[in-house]
Amino acid sequence: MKIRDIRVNVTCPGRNFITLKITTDDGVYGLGDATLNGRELAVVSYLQDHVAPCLIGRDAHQIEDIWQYLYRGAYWRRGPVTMTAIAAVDMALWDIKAKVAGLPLYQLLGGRCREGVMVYGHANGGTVDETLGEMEKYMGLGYKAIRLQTGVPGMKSTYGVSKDKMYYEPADADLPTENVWSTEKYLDSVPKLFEKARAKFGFDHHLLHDVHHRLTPIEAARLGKSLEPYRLFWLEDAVVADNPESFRLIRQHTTTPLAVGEVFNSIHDCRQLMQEQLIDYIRCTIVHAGGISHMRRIASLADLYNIRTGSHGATDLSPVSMAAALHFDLSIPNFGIQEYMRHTAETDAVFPHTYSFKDGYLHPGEGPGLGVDLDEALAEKYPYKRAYLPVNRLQDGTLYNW
Ligand code: GCO
Ligand code: MG
Repeated sequence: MKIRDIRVNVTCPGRNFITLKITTDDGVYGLGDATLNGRELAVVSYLQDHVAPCLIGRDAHQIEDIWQYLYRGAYWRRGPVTMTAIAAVDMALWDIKAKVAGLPLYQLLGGRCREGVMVYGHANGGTVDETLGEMEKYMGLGYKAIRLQTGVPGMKSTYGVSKDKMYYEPADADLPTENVWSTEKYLDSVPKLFEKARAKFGFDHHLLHDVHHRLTPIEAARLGKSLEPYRLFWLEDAVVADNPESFRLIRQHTTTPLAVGEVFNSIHDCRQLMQEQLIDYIRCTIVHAGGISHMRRIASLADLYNIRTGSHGATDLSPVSMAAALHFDLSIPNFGIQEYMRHTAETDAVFPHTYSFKDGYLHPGEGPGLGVDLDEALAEKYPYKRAYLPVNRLQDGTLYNW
């Protein structure tokens, strides 16, 4: 079964998505997500100009060999653009293989290890009360786990708070918007949010929080410690993880579980954090970390150290990625939780899919392959629109992490 055709689809039903479509000489096709928020066209070029010419005529069944060919064969290893492009090819080839087998992909990955995939929603509001109102909506929908983000008094904006509520989309401007950050104000406000949430709703739901890389290790240690009474499921991206050793210090001070990995793209980014058991959840995404094949390696390494998965699932990961994540989540032994930020109705119409939500769990469905399609005629109606993530500055103007 030879690869006959490779196309890259670019569409913007409210936000940009890049989708790879690989078709075989038997007429079977598979889809792969290739979206890298704010840097989309770099991956389009990587796929069209550098990957596609090498794949035409290859056996679509040789997923591992093709992965190695693209990774080792490029000579230049790793990096978000390369690993996103490889992920798209990997997803599309797994989709094809499962379609040919007539099975939902999770069956080819070893079958299901659980009934469904527990997900968390992203409740946010400008004030604590508004956030708790949103939390209540998620509880009403049946969610078992909810991430809480709230505005910081005295600051115009912060990560995770938006008018869009369920469809939070930070890449919202033609050029990066500039935000202002104060760690001091933030550190004072977060414990109050969780104190009130537990006082109002009790301890039946899992609560999570995303720091979005904005603290130093000792500040993160202080935050983790102050949140211990509220028993978080995890504290996410407390510090930038470029320096894995910094997690040692956080660990020495707090029992709040730590999650990291949404900007990682390789098992080598995770290795030291895992081997020293410095984290509890690994949050890499199929689309940015080399696809299903590479994520399975990451999950296997994590399992050796009692670390569970918690894949990133923001709105910038297309329904193709979400479907791939669900097959992966269902089939690995050390699954923890899956982020689920809902897509808009426009996006769902461009990507019809079989996955469905019920009582706090997602299920990929029983159709063959990934269970997601691309309506190309509809996609064409939404041309690419340049969009950037914001940048962040300290109050004195110093550029900081967003
Ligand atoms: C999350 C993330 C996102 C990212 C976004 C960047 O945990 O959902 O932090 O909101 O900011 O995916 O493109
Ligand atoms: Mg995050």
